[in-house]
Amino acid sequence: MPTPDDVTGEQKHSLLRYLRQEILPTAFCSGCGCGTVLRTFVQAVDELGLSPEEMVLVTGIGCSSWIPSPYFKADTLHTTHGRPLAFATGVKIMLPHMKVIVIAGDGDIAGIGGNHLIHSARRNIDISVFMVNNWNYGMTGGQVSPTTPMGARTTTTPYRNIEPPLKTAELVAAAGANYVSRWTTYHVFSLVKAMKYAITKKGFSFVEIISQCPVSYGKLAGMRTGSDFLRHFRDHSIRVAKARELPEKELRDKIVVGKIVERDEDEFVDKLYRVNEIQAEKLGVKKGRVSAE
Ligand SMILES: Cc1ncc(C[n+]2csc(CCOP(=O)(O)OP(=O)(O)O)c2C)c(N)n1
Ligand code: SF4
Ligand SMILES: [Mg+2]
Repeated sequence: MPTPDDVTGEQKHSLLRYLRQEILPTAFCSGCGCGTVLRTFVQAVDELGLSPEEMVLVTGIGCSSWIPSPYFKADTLHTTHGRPLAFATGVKIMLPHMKVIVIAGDGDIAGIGGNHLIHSARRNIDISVFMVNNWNYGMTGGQVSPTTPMGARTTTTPYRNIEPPLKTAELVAAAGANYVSRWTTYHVFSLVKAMKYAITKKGFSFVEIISQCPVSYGKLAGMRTGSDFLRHFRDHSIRVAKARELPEKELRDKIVVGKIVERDEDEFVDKLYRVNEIQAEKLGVKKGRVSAE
């Protein structure tokens, strides 16, 4: 029986070349959705024919933040909890030709970083965000997050969560993003398509990925394995078009999947550079650069 060490370079999966193989296997728990998100992201990058040299990946702190960093072999900013969009905004402004991609958790993006999310979407800056929504703060042991379903038991809501979850994708759509969709780790083919679309679409793109945390969340939710969650995602998902026909109260235990919005509004960095150029011309300074003085 061959061991993984016996596998020659030629036999290795071709997508492994996108990963830092020297630190594999990943630190994700068995059955964690982070592995699926990493796999679908690599597939999307490969299908687009993108070189990792054309990308900057930005992330925060949490299990999901390990998807881009350290595993994906590209330039990566592993920033502070809640701040990936602030860092990503700076990167995109200074390196507008690069694909700037944020992959991080629900706590990071919708909790502590919620304000950055709303205003990045409002500005419609050309950044793609993949928010891994595992319904809890996985890395720190399973605390309630802003996206935890109502009624769920978590380590900080042992008597069940009484707060309704934030509809993050709908919020981002309302704030002005050019592309928003939601899928789950069960819908891998649709997820790859959505990631490809989000990466290529100009303006702010947001894909909410409902994902499983069988360890920190699952221990109190009664779903202990990855497949328990996948069955749940399969049985509770409903397409956007169908959901729009139903009253809101019938959607309480449903996961609405599909494209939520698509528009072609102007993007932020283009406008910023245009304003700078006009101003530079007026001031007679070198094109594209306006000094703060
Ligand atoms: C400013 C700050 N507050 C809190 C923490 C502790 N902390 C680290 S990860 C994390 C939650 C991560 O949850 P999420 O972003 O949903 O990622 P997940 O682990 O679930 O993938 C928290 C609260 C921190 N590192 N920095
Ligand atoms: S704690 Fe949860 S989110 Fe973190 S690696 Fe384990 S299963 Fe995944
Ligand atoms: Mg989380």
